Amino acid sequence: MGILNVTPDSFSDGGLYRTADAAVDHAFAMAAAGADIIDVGGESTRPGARPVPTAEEIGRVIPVLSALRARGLTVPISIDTRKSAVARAAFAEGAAILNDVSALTYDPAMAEAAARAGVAVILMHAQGTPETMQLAPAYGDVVAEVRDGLAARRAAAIAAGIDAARIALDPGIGFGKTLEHNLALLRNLPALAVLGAPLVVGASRKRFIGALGGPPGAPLPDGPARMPGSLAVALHAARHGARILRVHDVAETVQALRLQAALDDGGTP
Ligand code: YH5
Repeated sequence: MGILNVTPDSFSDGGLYRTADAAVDHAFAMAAAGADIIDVGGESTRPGARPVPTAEEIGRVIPVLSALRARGLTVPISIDTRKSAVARAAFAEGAAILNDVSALTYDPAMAEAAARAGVAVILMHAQGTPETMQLAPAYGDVVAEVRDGLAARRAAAIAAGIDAARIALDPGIGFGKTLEHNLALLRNLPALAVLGAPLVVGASRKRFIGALGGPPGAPLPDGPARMPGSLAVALHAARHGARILRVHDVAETVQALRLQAALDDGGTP
């Protein structure tokens, strides 16, 4: 899954037409590099990020979805949003997957919107909201609590009419987790796979990679400097059961996965 950020801070320029145009080019480049899903998001959910008004989020993502369709992108699109109005507009523009970092808890109308549209759904675990989640993340047993939290959200989604076979689960790396929590989850992915749903892992370029990838006390800066560490985590996650990897660097990740597969069994990932 290739990440397509359509937030103003992800482009230095800002003009709407140029932003949409650059985003469309980037989506095609990721598809050509081997992405099986393009994840389009217009709301930054980084730690400390402020909520984006619904109309603004729609104004960011819909022109991009519309242009992707007009230019004939064939890989499925997921919409990364917590808001049902954004999701509905995205489904109408052809998005086939809902990626909700709140696991349908932020907007009470979201579950029904997804059920009615018949889309696949990614339910991600988070402790707290993006604004406050990194202030003091705390768990007794992080792996058990994330597993049970995901099981509960999966049951709620099924109760709302979402097809059980179309639900994927995600431990939410960095969403209300310390570095140690992130490592515990990544070391115990098989404990999360017992839920029977495909697992999604999104670790690409996140803070813990910067913290661990540089010398002690000198974290790597945000951005492409974190690509090599992100590849290491992607290979680990794939080897331990992740079915979908949400990444910035699609070509590099696909290449690394191909080598891992060849070394393992001569197959292709
Ligand atoms: C995810 O894990 N993450 S948005 C901070 C960074 C770098 C990247 C400090 N949406 C996930 O990508 N959806 C996001 O550097 C997601 N799983 C799913 N399913 C945060 C993000 C990021 C944050």
